[in-house]
Amino acid sequence: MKIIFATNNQGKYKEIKEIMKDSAVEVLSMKEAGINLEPEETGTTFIENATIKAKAVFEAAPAGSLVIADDSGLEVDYLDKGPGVDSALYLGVDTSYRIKNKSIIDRLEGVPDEKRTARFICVMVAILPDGTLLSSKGIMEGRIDYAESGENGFGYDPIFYLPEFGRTSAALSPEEKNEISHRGKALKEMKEILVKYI
Ligand code: ITT
Repeated sequence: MKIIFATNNQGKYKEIKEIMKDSAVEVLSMKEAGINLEPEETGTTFIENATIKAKAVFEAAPAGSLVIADDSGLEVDYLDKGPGVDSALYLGVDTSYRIKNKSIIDRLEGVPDEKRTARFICVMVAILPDGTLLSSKGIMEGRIDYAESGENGFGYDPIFYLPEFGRTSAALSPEEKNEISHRGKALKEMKEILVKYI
């Protein structure tokens, strides 16, 4: 069984590969599957965008493929739940995360711990070879830190503080992050759903 993971984000793909490493299922990136696409994410919700990506890749994939897409983002309560669905677009797709992360920290200047609550959300959509659509969701709660720290992860991980660990999600090992992350949870739920179908 092969799954094509519909993402162009290397950080996401690395995590998915790690989570699936002991499974009998082989996960292929779009590149490995010979698919070169950057679907336009015109939806206003995670589920809409995950569905757009999954469908675009499914249509380009060889018949019989199972495709999974992930749409995810960071919701900061103090920023009216932004950047949310627009997390990748925040300040421009090509802007470095040093700048994006600093901007979020600056916008929360003087805001106390209890108002710095935030969460990562991941919605996954799978399309089975017969066209059936399935979805799952995972959430990781935390808060925005006062400075960047940690070398692992990607994107907003260096500013996402997890009180129960006393460090950011970028300071977790890949195994620790996958165990508790929005993506780890969404994929675990997706695996449980998929076994009923395949
Ligand atoms: P694909 O659409 O090709 O999958 P993308 O990066 O555009 O890649 P999204 O539209 O789902 O993906 O945007 C997700 C953004 O949310 C991502 O670029 C990061 O900025 C942020 N994000 C999501 N999960 C994250 C995580 O585990 N750690 C840090 N940042 C994360």
